[in-house]
Formats: sequence, C-alpha cells, structure tokens
Amino acid sequence: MITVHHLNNSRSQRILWLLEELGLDYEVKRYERDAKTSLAPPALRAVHPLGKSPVITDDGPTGGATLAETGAIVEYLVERYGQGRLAPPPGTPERLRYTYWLHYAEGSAMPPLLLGLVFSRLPQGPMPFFIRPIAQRISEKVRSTYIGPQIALHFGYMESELGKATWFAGEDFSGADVQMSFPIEAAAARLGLGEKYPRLKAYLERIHARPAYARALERGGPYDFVR
Ligand SMILES: N[C@@H](CCC(=O)N[C@@H](CS)C(=O)NCC(=O)O)C(=O)O
Repeated sequence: MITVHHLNNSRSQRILWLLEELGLDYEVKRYERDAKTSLAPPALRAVHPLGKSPVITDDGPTGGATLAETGAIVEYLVERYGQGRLAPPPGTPERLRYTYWLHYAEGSAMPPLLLGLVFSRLPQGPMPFFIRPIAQRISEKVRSTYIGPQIALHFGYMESELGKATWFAGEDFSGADVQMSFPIEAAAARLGLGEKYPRLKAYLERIHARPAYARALERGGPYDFVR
C-alpha cells in the first residue's frame, strides 16, 4: 500500500493527483499546517527528518520505501507503476524534456516565488517600530530589482515553451505536467497571471478539467491554489 503524508494546501496535492492519474490505490495521512507559521506539524518529522510534504511510504513490491521530494516521488511512481504511461519513451527528445521539466519546477521555478513570499512577509515580522520602514524599503527594493524580474523571466519562458506543444514534454500529458502544475498554480493564486500569460492560463484550465485532478481534490481536502 502507498501512503501519502499529505499537508493541507501544499505540494503533496500533486502526488494525490498523480496517483489518481495512474489509477492506484493509496491512503492519505493528513497533517495540518500551523495556523500562525504555516509550518508542518512535528509529527511529519517522524516520517522523514525534514518534516516537509510530500512524503510517501510504499510497502509494495520492493518493500519499505520512504521517499520525499515531489520530483523524486513522481519519477518513482511513474517508473514503478506507470507501465509506460505518463513518461515519454527513454531515448526520445520528449523524454529529455520530461526530465528537464521534472527538475525545473522545484529547482528553478519555485525559488523566485518562495523568495517573493519571504520578502513580502518580511516587513510584517516582529521588530522595533523604527526598523519597520527600513524593512519595508529593503523588501520593496529586492522585490522590484531582483525577484519581480526573475519571476517575469521564468514565467515568460514557460509561456513561450508551451507554444511548442500542448504539454510540457510534448503532445502527451506526463508526470512533468503534474510537477509543473504547482509553480504555475502558486503564481496564479498569489500574483495572478494577468493577461500576459494566456497559454499558462489555458494550461491551468486544461489540468483543472481532468477528472483525476478533481478526484485528487476530493481526497486531499481544501486547496487554495485552484484559481
Ligand atoms: N522541494 C520540496 C519542497 C518541500 C516543501 O517545502 N514542502 C512544503 C509544502 S508546500 C512544506 O512541507 N512546508 C511546511 C514546512 O516547511 O514546515 C518538494 O518538492 O517536495
């Protein structure tokens, strides 16, 4: 049995969706974020030392796997249970794109979004009153000179790549799309995609219309990133 250690409103929603796409049985063990800090509860550290979500445990054929990192989990599940589905055949250009986007989502797309979140919260943290205006200025400066342009660079790139094919790895939907969904959903929910990214908007509509996506939402509970 595969168990998904699922944190509310988090990246682990992708794994529930992937399991639904693969038509596999699985259990969901739920964890709730701390209302103030948004951090995962300490109980998740008993499953994996970092205590981040997603983590899966699989006592299936090989027995006793515990795996973290969404990209690694996607790769593992598609390889072990996909039977050729959701990954282009090895040795093809599509397979290379699949691998690329699988890594790109967390390695390149998420860091500027995360920096944006951290710097936007910076001036609200506890600090002496006379420091707050300085913190505000620093936050605005870093966001306008570095974070904003980096986000525009990445999202412009994704937008243009989606002009080459229907899905990130090619004409067929794959695990790379599951992995890429989170940065695009997070940007749409937090920043809005505006009118600049029509292909990304249409892409979100396509993934949200998939029956497996809807089933995963039912299993996972409230998810604020659907817009
Ligand atoms: N790159 C990791 C990131 C894992 C991660 O940061 N997960 C977030 C959920 S979106 C989390 O667990 N946050 C709560 C915390 O850090 O305590 C992955 O893709 O699995």
